[in-house]
Amino acid sequence: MDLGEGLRKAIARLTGATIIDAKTIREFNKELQRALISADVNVELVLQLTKKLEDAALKEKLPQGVSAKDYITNMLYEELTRLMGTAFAPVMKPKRVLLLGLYGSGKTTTAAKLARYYQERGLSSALIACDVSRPAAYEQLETLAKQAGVGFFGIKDETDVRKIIRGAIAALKDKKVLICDTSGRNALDKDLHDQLKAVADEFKPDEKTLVINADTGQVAGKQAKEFDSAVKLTGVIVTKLDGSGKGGGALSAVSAANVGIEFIGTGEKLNALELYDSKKFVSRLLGMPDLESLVANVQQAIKEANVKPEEMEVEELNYSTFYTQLKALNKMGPLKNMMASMGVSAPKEALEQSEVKMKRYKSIIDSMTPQEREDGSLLGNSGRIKRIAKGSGSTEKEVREMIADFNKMKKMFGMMKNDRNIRKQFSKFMPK
Ligand SMILES: Nc1nc2c(ncn2[C@@H]2O[C@H](COP(=O)(O)OP(=O)(O)O)[C@@H](O)[C@H]2O)c(=O)[nH]1
Ligand SMILES: [Mg+2]
Repeated sequence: MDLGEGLRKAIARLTGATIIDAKTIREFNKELQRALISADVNVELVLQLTKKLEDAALKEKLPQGVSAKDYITNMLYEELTRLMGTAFAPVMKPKRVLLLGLYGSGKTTTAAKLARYYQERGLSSALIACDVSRPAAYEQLETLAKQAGVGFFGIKDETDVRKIIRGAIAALKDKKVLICDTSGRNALDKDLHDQLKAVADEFKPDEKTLVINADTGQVAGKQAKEFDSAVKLTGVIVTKLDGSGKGGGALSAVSAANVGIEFIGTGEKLNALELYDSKKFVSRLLGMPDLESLVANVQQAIKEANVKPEEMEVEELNYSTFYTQLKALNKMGPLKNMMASMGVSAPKEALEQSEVKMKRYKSIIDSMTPQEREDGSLLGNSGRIKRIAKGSGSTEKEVREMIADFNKMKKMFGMMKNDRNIRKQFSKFMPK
């Protein structure tokens, strides 16, 4: 069972709990400890965390209208976020990056991912082949550089790393970001240590980034510390978080070692690289929707749909406001997720209208009288439906279909209007 699954299982235990008593929180904590420890998170940290949760949960009164589950989930989210470190923002300027790490940690793959990352954001990049130990390291990096569409420099069969670096710097003058791949070992020994020193001395990197495989779990922290004392790291990239149940252990250990996590690798493909953000990571583990990105997406969509906030907050849904609403809702793919996160199941019909249908609805509404637009109940009359169908060049069936959609949406609006909690959440989504 992976960490996320374990955490969600623990949280699920709280479903339906209306109060947090000692028994509830202890059972929850037991499940939580099991999940975190089996994900290799440091036992000491786990105990601290669960103690904190228990103290807070028993001391503080559950705020009105908040379920025990939401309350504890939120607290757990805050604590885990703290445990997992901060978010990272890369320097987007010309620079030299040196990648270090043990065998199989994912250095070479990550070098190509990084080069692609920077180049896609306007900084032309190139890879330098300085792994002089592993057979075929040169070819592997060259192939990856081609795949990523970035520059490449290496000297086949050359073992003098200084010579390679000098050649690279001369040959790659037009590239803004230079990323140097290096040799690995099973452990950081003297030989590797000396070689890395030589590379660093010649290359003069702005960033020295350690690549660690998430499978190493708790050992990740020790590795980070060792490399840090050898070469003074500027950051860490944790790879293989896609497959590892020990991701939580690796991340918390690296954070505890006080070496910032910059990116995470989430797959073998070159686009499987994500900026590290503990909030995002923890939200995902807990199965909470990524609210921040959701809010940003929805705000953007509302802006694009050109809907004024007051239009979104109509008191009463009628046919004058229906079309704007529908149009706005349609442009908001993410809205569906947002609704789901607020516990409203939005009618699919209201959110997934085709272009054709939207045009038809517009002409149907245009064919209504002002009174009909204000008071939808007038459309209960089949004579009116017939007239509107004729006026808008649609069939009566199509008019009725629209009325049905309208009614579904009205129901959804009623639900939102009557639920203060939902309304409060909804207001977060309005562009400022
Ligand atoms: N699933 C997964 N595989 C990865 C990731 N990063 C690297 N790998 C794989 O791990 C293996 C070793 O990677 P490599 O870059 O050669 O490691 P190096 O020895 O440190 O240079 C390769 O098969 C990669 O495809 C990752 O984030 N997720
Ligand atoms: Mg390699």
